[in-house]
Order: sequence, then structure tokens, then C-alpha cells
Amino acid sequence: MNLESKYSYALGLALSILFLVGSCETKPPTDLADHNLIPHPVEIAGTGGRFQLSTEATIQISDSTLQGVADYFIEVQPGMKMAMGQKADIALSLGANDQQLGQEGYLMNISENSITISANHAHGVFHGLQTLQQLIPLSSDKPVELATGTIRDYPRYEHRGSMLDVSRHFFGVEDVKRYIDFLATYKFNVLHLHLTDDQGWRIEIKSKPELTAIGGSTEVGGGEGGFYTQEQYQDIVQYAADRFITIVPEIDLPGHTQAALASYPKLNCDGKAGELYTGTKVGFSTLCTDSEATYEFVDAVVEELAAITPGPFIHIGGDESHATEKEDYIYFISRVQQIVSKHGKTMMGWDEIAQGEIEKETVVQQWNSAGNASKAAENGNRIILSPAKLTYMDMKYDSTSHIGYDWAALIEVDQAYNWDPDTINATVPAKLIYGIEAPLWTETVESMKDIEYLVFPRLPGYAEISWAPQSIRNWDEYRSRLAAHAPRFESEGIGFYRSPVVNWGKQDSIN
Ligand code: TNX
Repeated sequence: MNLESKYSYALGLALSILFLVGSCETKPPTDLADHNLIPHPVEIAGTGGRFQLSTEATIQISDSTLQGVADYFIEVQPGMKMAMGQKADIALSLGANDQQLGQEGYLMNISENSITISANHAHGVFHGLQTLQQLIPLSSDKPVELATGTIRDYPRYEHRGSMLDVSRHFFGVEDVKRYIDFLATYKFNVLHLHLTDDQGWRIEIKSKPELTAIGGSTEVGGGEGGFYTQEQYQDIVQYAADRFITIVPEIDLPGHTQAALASYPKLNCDGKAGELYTGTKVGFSTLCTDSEATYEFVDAVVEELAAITPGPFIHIGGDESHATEKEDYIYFISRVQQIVSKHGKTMMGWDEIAQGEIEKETVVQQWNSAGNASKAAENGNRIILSPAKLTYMDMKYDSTSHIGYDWAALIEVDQAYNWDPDTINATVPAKLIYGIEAPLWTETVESMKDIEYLVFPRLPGYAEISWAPQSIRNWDEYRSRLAAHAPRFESEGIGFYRSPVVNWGKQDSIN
């Protein structure tokens, strides 16, 4: 090589490095299979071509029931518009003719001419659009090229949820909506709202106004608390439904009830109102289980809550009732079971409820006791897995986390991801695992910023556990996809925890 060609070689190399670095920022992968999708799709294959998506792309729907999902997509991808004519860049349709997709799965085909998403139900099309949104580079004000290929995708579990405790610290409607948006992006379909606890009653019950007037007036630390009017709750329910997310409301009984006991004297066995509580202890309060006034109260609450909850479930808590005698507890749960059924809903409860007689339809949420879950499984109940050691997002990541607890475990991002629901309980058959829920308890969580810090980046991992087949999950591969989501978190203003187990600097696409 002479000097001149050495120079031009070096210049060429420098230019191509520059180009490569630049292209990392602006171009999606050239092979669809090199995507950074979370959750990972069941089947994905590149076909080697390119599709150019213009900034003024048009969307077409085959069926008016898809209007809502198309509108939602247009809202989050400004610049797109509905196609009036025959030809569209993105075509959404029902009638995928693939039973295995169920209600929630979808097929996507990105060809050189167009993108099609088809499904059996609008919910599946919605999921396809969530996938597409992750494939489109951020803030794409120029036309973008997408790799061509096909995706066939459907969830592992029917119930994919997160729980938000709005009792220990109250979070307003806008915060809850932001949380719902987080869930929708990652294809969750349930938000479990922990609406009542010792420190606060957060849902208006019109026939029991003191519950919110007194019981809603404070929170952990003595702040002013708050509550949702029924109209606000219904607004949350609708916002969630627009994103195919079902709200599961929880009224925690018979323990975790100090806010109610402070509001209505007759709920106490001695007939005297309890004191409001703003500390963080658990297990000290109980409704009076042998008084009929208690069951009239529960009936009134469940009746109003059922009337404003379109989803099938009412969660009645049932955890940590250490102040209730075991036989009283068992009697109480069976009475509450009847009340929930009478109002047309299916009961859910924390794993302790399995100690008594519960109906087969009841869903048991395992957080602590594998023994309770096994008993429920013997009875044929469906189980939701929320093992505290693995899924409690209020647990610290490591000893340096500035908020959170550590009583169950320190849960680093890899530990949160690296487990198989099928091996949690030797005695629970896989077919009874209804799904996964990652709870966020808020004793130490005071603001949206605190929520974001504990939830991100663990939440996308729980999404993948509940969606993707175990056989395609692998931490080392997942963590580079997770790193590639950092710019997305940033563009949403999400203050996430930059876990040292993820190589945030090494992003191989703009995702
Ligand atoms: C246990 S989990 C609780 C909650 C606390 C949480 C704190 C469960 C069913 N009960 O009341 O907020 O621990 O980590």
C-alpha cells in the first residue's frame, strides 16, 4: 500500500466508522430478527428487504371495531393518518384465521410495500401496534426504513398484571393514567389497584361517605391523602379499557382496615372508632368478624364497587390478618365470598384465603406461602404468581437503593427477570397458573419519580416473563434489548434506575 492509498484507506475507514455510528442513531436493524422488542415475540423472521415508512403514513382498517386502536396509534405516532382510499401503508384487519392467537395474539407482515397486522380480535391488533411502535425509531421526523419480515405472536399467560398501592401513599388520576400507559406499552392487560389499607381508603362509597371523608384524609407520614370519586374511578377504568387493560379493584379485608375502623365505629367490636394510622406496620387491625354490621358494610361496599367495575374480578385482600382468629378469618372469607358472588363478580384474594373454603372460580394470588398456593391448586383454583422475593417492585435493587424495602429480598434487574413461573411451586400444575403480577407497595414511595425508579427497568422484564415462552428467554440476550429501551424511557421522561447489570452504553439500535 503506498502512502496515498494508506491515507485514503484511513479516511475511508474513518468515514465508515462515522457513518456506522451515525446510522446507529438513525436506522433500525437491517434484519427484523435483530429487533429490540420487549416482550420478545413468539416467532419473528426477517426476509431481507426494506420497507419505507413515510412520515405521513396512512392506516386502513378492515372493520369499524378497529377504529379505536387505529386512533390510539395515530395519537402516539403523530404524522400518521387514516387512509381514505384503497391503498394504505399500514393495514389492520380482523380474521387472522389462526386459533392459537386467541384474543390477544397477532400476525404482522412487513413487506416492501406495506405493513399488515391481523388478529382475531381488536386486542390482538392493539398488541401488533405496540410492537410496531417499538420498531419505529424514536422521533422519526424523516421517513424510516424498516426491515421486512413476519411476526407471529401471542401471550404465554392470560393474566399479565401489575399492582399499584394507592393507599399507603395516594396517587392521583393523572399518575395512575401514566402508570397505565407504561403497562400498555409492554402488553400487560391488568392493573390491580390496592384501594384500601390501614393508612387510607381511596374509593368513594356513596352510602358510606365517612370512608373517604375520614379514612381518605391521610397517608403514610401524615400527608393529606386523597381518594377517587366514583366518576374519577370510572375515568381510570375507561382509560385502561381503551388500552385493553382491566382494572382489578382491591378492598383489603378483614385486616389492613384501620382507615375503615376509624371511619365507622360499628366496625369495631367495642363499638368505638379507631384512630387514623400513618405508620408502616402491618397486621394489627381487623374488622369485627362476628358482627352482622360488618357484613352489611362489606355488602354495601362491594355492591357499589361492582357497579362501577366492568371487569370480572373484585379482590378482597385477605392478607396478613394477624389480629383475626384463624376460625373467624375462615368464616369471614366464606361470607365475603358469598357477597362477591351475589354481586356478579369473581373473587380474588392473597394466598391466605386458601386456608378456608373458597369457590373453585376464585383466583388466589400467591405472594408468600407456597403451601397456601398448593392447597388452592388442589381445590382447582387458578393461581396468580407474585412471589415477594422475585416480583415485589418495592424491594430495593441493592443495598444502595435510596427507597424501597428489603424484607423479602434485594431484587436486581437480572433476578427480577431470571425465573420460570412453572418452577416456583412443585405442586401447582402449570395449567393452573393464570398469570403473573408485579406489585408496587408504596410505604416508601411518595411521588411519580419514586414509582419510576422502582418500576423501571424491572417492569418490562415482568412483561416478558408473562408474555414470551420460557424457551426463548435468556438474560444475556434480554439485557441488550433492555439497554436499547433506555432512549425510549428517556423520551417519556421516565427516571429509571441505571442498573449496573445492564450495559446501558452499548445500544445497537436506535430503539
Ligand atoms: C406485605 S404482600 C404486604 C403489604 C406490604 C408489603 C410491603 C401483602 C399481601 N402484604 O401490606 O405493603 O408487604 O413490602
